[in-house]
Amino acid sequence: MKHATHIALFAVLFGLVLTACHKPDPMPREALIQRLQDLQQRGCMFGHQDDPFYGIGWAYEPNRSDVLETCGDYPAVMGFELGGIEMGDAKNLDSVPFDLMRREIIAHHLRGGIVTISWHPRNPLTDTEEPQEWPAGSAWEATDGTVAAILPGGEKYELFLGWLERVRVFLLSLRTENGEPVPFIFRPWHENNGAWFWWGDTHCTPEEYRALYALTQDYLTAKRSNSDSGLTSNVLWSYSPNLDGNMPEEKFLQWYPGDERIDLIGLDAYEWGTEEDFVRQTRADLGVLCHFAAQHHKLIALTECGFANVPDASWWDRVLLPILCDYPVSYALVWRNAEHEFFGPVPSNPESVTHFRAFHDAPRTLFLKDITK
Ligand code: BMA
Repeated sequence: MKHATHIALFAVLFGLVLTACHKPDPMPREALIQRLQDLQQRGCMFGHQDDPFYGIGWAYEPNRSDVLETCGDYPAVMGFELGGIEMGDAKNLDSVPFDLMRREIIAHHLRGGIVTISWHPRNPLTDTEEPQEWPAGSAWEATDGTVAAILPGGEKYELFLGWLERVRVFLLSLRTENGEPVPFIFRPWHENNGAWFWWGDTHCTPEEYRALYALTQDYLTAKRSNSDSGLTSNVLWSYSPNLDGNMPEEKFLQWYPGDERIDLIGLDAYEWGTEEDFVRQTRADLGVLCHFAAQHHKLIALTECGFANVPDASWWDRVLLPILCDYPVSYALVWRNAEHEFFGPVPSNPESVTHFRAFHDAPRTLFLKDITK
């Protein structure tokens, strides 16, 4: 009897130890936030939009990447774009097939990289579903009243829910072979302090904008059944206004969707004018946003940045790098290497290679190998 009691006691204790050792993994969302916070202590990740799809002089060749061919490593962060998914199109607005995009998103996740997703949807008020001449019907047809029209009670509300449903179905399909959801950063309704998109701040009120963000988030994260974890467990939400140069915190707060909705604060900062303006404005805005992010316990990133066609290759190590060294940015993502306009390095251009390698070799910048070792 005594012996049996000992065995039972031992079994209970053993069970307790096993349970303690087998804590379930944190959900991918929490794990990604923690990983981004840890990596931010080590450096600033480099990101590139559409990196595995095309580059300077090539398109849709497996395993190619201009960044890889320039510096011997993949970007730590890859950006992908959903524009067109809302129409049920097979390819996005930049010609990338969604099936291929899904494969590359999963591949980048499996190689240890970070994924971020943007969306330039068409204009739900002016789109005709027939071919239209740009910018008609596009994200860039910046009409007043479009946001109001897709909110509850608006004439395009039902249509817009259909668009969100297509986005939801695609995002839900981002799973590994084992069925594990790929964690990613989603940044809808970006650059809203500019006038060029229909969701820009000259085309809607702050209340309408915040309602649009909330509608999008609530729709995408709603559970449809008990067995459906929806998109609650793997999506990080970013709010990324455009470079302003004079972004008072009060103005930022007017449009900010709220601490409970946002994980990462981004800034989209391009050098379209002089270098001096770019540096001054980027530093000014990062100063304000980093302060806000620290107080609100949010991550911060340059969610888009770049200098179109990088006319002076020393921009990488002389202009961008010092900015990244001075602010706690999680990552800086440059836009795509498109045929008509590129923002990343050019492997066939010796100047670009020299300066981009210096940028890559700097202790502050992190590429894929740096974040996976
Ligand atoms: C813009 C440009 C467009 C592109 C869009 C979405 O900045 O690169 O050519 O269609 O982003 O990727």
